[in-house]
Amino acid sequence: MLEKTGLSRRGFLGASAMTGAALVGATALGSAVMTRESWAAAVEDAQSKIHVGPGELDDYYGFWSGGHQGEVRVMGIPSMRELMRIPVFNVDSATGWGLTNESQHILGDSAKFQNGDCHHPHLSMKDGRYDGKYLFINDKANTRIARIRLDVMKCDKILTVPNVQAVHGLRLQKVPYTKYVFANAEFIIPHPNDGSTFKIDSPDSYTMFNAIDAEKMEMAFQVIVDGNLDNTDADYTGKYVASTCYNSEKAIDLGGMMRNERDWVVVFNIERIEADIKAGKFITLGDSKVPVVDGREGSQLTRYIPVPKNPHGCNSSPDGKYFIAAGKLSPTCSIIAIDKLDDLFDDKFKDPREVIVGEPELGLGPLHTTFDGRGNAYTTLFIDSQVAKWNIDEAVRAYKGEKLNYIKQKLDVHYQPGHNHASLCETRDADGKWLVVLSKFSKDRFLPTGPLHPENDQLIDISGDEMKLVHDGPTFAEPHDCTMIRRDQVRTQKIWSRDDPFFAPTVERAKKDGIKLEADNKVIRDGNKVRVYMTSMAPAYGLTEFTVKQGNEVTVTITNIDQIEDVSHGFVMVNHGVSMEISPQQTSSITFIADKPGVHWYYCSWFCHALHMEMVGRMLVEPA
Ligand code: K7E
Ligand code: CUA
Ligand code: CA
Repeated sequence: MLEKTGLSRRGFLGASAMTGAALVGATALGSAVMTRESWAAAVEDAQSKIHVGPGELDDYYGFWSGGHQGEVRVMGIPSMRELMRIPVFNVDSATGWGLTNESQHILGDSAKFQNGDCHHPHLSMKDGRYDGKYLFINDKANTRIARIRLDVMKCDKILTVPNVQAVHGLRLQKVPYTKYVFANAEFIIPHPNDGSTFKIDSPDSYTMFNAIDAEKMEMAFQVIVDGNLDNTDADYTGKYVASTCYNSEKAIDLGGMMRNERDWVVVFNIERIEADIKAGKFITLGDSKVPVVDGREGSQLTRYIPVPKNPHGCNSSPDGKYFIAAGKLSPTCSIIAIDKLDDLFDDKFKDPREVIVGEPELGLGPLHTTFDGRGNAYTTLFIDSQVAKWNIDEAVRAYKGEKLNYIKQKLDVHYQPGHNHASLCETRDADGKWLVVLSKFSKDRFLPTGPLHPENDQLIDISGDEMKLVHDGPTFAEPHDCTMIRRDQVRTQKIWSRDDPFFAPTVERAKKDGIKLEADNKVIRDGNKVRVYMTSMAPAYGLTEFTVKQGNEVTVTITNIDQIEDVSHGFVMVNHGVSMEISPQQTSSITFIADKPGVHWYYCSWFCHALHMEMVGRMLVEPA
């Protein structure tokens, strides 16, 4: 945009009285030549739209994937302020996630992994609307799915999906409620994958579509597919889920994966799958008890719809009418009519492509599509570095032969966008206010930070006829995707409730030791194991010292008996790799080996009081 105006960005900013370099992308679109004055007006307009004043609250929560950093980030929209980070697949020094017994209990078998790669955060629903209960997110790196409770904004369940490698696409059942989390395993592997063969092009090599019981966070079923699986979305009837496949070739290299002009969208018939499982028509694999059904070509459980070429994003429109698959290596999107899927499954069509009712040509590298609830779709164009706004109904009519221009606008974004997401776009409440575009490259839009650049999350106002870029926001690796929910749709707790399941296993342990967590400050010796129980209340721990023997396995359990909102304490044992958060009314515990004799100080790490520095104690370790 700036290039077109003939003004350099820095020249413009330098010459103007405006501050706030974050607004450098601000643009009033449409005018080919802008004066310095009209630029200033556009920037002012943009700034007024996103300005959330000191003490004021945002309208939406945004939940951002932390990509291969492994966490979830909570943002305020439209300010784009980062509100909180929720550690999930990473280890977090501030809260002790991955270090505490409570988090290790939730991580289960996978606590041994200290990395993750999350892509797709999605919020639980009832009848196609957010119910404010949970956020689910995938871990591609270690094939996991996590659930976050929105009331406390902590991860409460993690499940490793068996028999597959790399969960990528993840979406939730929208209707009648989020009974299932649907998860695509991306990579094709031999079954059994025990080294007896390394070939992945045989019928014994495949990947699977996975359904997880959202409430129990247990596997519900797996479906064997042809090719591989990329992204997915569910419809608004509760019956169908669609997934893109880019490796229909079952190839092992780039050239091979691009051989076919068309790959496909595979549609899963959830009713039929459930019926087969109920009737006992399934197999199991290896040690796993998960019901597995065969959904390969010829199965009554799936249908394969050929689409061009290495398709990527898969999004259902909020009017419930369409699945839209983005072409990636084709400049098109394929529009699949959901109301034709019953007939497709009843074999009423000669050619499965009869369910395709539109194939708009949008530009180079279409990746993901989102919606404003007013009949328009917004598709990211990775190679063109643009977002294309197009009218779905007009694209469908054009496919039938009508002459019309379904493309409403193309807006430059900076640069190479992956996902985009409009406010409430995956629900019936799509409100067409804000569009977030997650751009992979920021190039020169921020102060340089060495070879590794931040990404650029841009906020676009889509409330009017034209998209207007209003904010650049640098982010760390790599928010593939995000989701937004109105602030009134989320109810958070201000302090923990003492009977919260988050620390229930620790409460159980204390009960066995005869400890009253809210009052007792005691050391329990159990052979080589020492359990130290104490309270914390600003600015003091219940114990200012405790004694153990060198080599003891020490578990420190602390209960924060402060009742006051925002008074979180911490516990750090110096030189022992021990750190944790204890928020008001929370119990946290951590286990470590006291391997060095001598005096070892512990201190409070979350600023809680004027005498926070003095909130300390000592572990005295007697030589063995
Ligand atoms: Cu396109 Cu993993 Cu959703 Cu990245 S995926 S962009
Ligand atoms: Cu307690 Cu700082
Ligand atoms: Ca392909």
